[in-house]
Amino acid sequence: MSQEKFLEPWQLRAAFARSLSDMYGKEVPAYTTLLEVSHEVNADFVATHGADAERLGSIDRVTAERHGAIRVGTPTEISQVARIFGAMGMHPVGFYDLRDASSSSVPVISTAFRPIERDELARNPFRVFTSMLVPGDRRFFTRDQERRLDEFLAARRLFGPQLLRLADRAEAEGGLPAADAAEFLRLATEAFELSREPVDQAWYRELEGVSAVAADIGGVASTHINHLTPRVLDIDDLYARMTARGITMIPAIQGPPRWEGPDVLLRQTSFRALAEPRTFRTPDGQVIEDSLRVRFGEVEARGIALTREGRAAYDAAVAELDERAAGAGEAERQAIGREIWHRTFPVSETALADRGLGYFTYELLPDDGGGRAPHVVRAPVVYEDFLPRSAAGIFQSNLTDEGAKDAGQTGAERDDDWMAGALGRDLHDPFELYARQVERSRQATAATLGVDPETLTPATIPGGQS
Ligand code: OOG
Ligand code: NI
Repeated sequence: MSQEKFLEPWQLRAAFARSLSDMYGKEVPAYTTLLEVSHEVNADFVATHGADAERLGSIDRVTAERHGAIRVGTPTEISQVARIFGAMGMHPVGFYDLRDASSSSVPVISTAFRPIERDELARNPFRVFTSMLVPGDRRFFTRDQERRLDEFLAARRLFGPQLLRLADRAEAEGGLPAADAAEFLRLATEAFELSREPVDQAWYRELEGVSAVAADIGGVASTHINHLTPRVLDIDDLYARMTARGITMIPAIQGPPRWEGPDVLLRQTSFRALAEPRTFRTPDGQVIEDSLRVRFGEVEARGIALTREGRAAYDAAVAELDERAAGAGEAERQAIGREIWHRTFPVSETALADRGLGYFTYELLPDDGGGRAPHVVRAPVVYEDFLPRSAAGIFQSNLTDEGAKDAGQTGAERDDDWMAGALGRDLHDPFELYARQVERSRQATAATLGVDPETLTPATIPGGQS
């Protein structure tokens, strides 16, 4: 009897990322254009930069790399999302409070589901930024709106029993046989398709008055993928090429400015949300065709993960930039940003490592054939997470309306412990994950050399500007 093929979590994850990408390309054709341009940018970057282009991930990884964004309404829903992603080896990492990170009305808290082990990330790093509505936050919703939202959300079902059963089985058994895997992937992809069901117009518009994000979550009876984001090796080049193709991009690239030194964290940009046809049920019972602008295309460039010290320096730099560039145009903002960056971050990777601002693993380079003995080098760790300020900027620049937020009210307390409780799982701290990766590389390299890990002193960073 032939053994049926068995798919491990990473294979389910890679297949799910492909399947979502195919589905989203059919639903949002401009996303396909974005993928084409991303591939061009990456191919050209590799052609001009050679092996250096792969310092933050192999070209195979980067070409397949995507992040998605989804939005749900309740702790029950996010705990189900956690089970579905758990089946694919994706775990909740980090807590993001978007309610304060934005001047617009964005009443959500978020986490990201992603692989957490180094070899799993290398196999396929697919990650999904997942936001949850906070109906109990009085800055946004009245008591009566909260009650009606709770009622509406409690009555809907985003994920069916068969999907959840297969998810639990995959997580418990470390994967699924091919036929079950195919069924799991079909149901999981379907759960994130845009629904054709008519939307209750009065309810949707009422929520939209509070927040377009609230309407997108709590105004419809299903969920959908909000965007899928390919990774590029040169985001400024991508921005220019998309603009040249006549696609309207948001005014700025979010995150660190373009500069001469090492890329850190994450730079992102997007094209504006597109009008998509949706049907509505009007208060007098008619079903009409209209459109909604909710979904968009985003692209990102990833840099080196920063330590807590590096991150504090980044946050201070961003705060200074905001203050000094208030009211300035984009070109001036970029210039001020570069000036602040030169004061905040070193222009070499070696200095970034030496000053303890970035995470670098310890690697053993074999004898190079040129007479140099095997030696220890440091390799930059790529940033695998998100940035609350950039996320807020992405949300904000794609809202049709600012919405209404009453800053005079006190917000509902939400923190990482609360999120972990809603998820029913551990919530990982991104800094601890990066630090663990560095420590493991140090132990492994020291063990290979038969020396005390404390005595490892890497001299150079190959390919890094020193
Ligand atoms: C999520 C926005 C945040 C990112 O890349 O920072 C995000 C959303 O629009 O639901 O995706
Ligand atoms: Ni995104």
